[in-house]
Amino acid sequence: MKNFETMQAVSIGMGTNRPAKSKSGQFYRDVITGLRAPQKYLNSKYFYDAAGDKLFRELMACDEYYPTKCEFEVFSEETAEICDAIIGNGDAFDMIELGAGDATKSACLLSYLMEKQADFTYLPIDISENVISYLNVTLPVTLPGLQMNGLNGEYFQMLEKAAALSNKRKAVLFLGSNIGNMQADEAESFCRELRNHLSDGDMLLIGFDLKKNPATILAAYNDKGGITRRFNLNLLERINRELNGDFDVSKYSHYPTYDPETGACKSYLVSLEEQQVQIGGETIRFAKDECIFMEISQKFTVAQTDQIAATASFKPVYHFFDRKKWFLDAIWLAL
Ligand code: AVI
Repeated sequence: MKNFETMQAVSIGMGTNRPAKSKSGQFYRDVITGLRAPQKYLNSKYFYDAAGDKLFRELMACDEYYPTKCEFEVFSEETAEICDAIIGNGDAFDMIELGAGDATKSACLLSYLMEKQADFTYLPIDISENVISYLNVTLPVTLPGLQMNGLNGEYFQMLEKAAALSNKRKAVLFLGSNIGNMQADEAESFCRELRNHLSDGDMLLIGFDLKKNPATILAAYNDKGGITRRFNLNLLERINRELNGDFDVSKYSHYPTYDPETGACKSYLVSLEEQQVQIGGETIRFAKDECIFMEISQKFTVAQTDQIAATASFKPVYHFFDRKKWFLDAIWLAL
């Protein structure tokens, strides 16, 4: 964890969606669909506007939120083993990071690979143009000599573009337990689709937050400083800012839950009174105590992660853990 503060200082936020700001845009359609559903929900990919990115950085640094620190420990303690596994027999390869953000998660690996003079090109993929421009400017300075090509767009479209750019083998990184923000069926079909975009022998380095003491998990999503609460409420504020909504955020409370049987950690916002909200001309009604489902952060057993690999035609070949075994970075081989 030695470089964690440095990592925070250079961070600009994770790679995420920056949807259109109009009533006809995807963001508006998704919000209205979610809030009109019998069980109201919002898609957590919309958490990450500039304010959400900033709150997420605060979250990563707060005492209770352990996943980023654990994964950072995996990468700093197991750098050589992970990189040697990626380098394999030394063939040239493309290292593709899905949702690269500011590349702090992979920085350790990148500098080790360069030290080892591995023959690779780094292809960070991010939906945010801002993030890709930032990486194109900063990485050549922080890692001089790095061969890179930032790709701005949707994951699978950009994977196709990457495949068209070169026929080198691929090592894909999907870190931070971002997979946990998908429902189980979605996570499986995501891995399957990812596999379909790869060739036999390509690799995936994927991060999973593991099941652990339920109190530890719940505390990470219910920090005493209230950052997670603000992180959730920021999505209502974003709707106000971008979609002309009129949520009064003081009328919603943050309700995090964790079910140790299923490993599902879910966050809700609870309407504290009967109320109605206008969003770009649409009226949404809330009963007192009605909940909006905001996010799932699924926790896994190692056996479950192996199972996901198998269903998506990958073979798990390495498991890397932090000292407490709270987080797993697995290397899967495309079969
Ligand atoms: C980005 N993602 C893996 C985080 C998580 O732990 O699910 C987002 C987050 N939500 C609340 N705290 C952090």
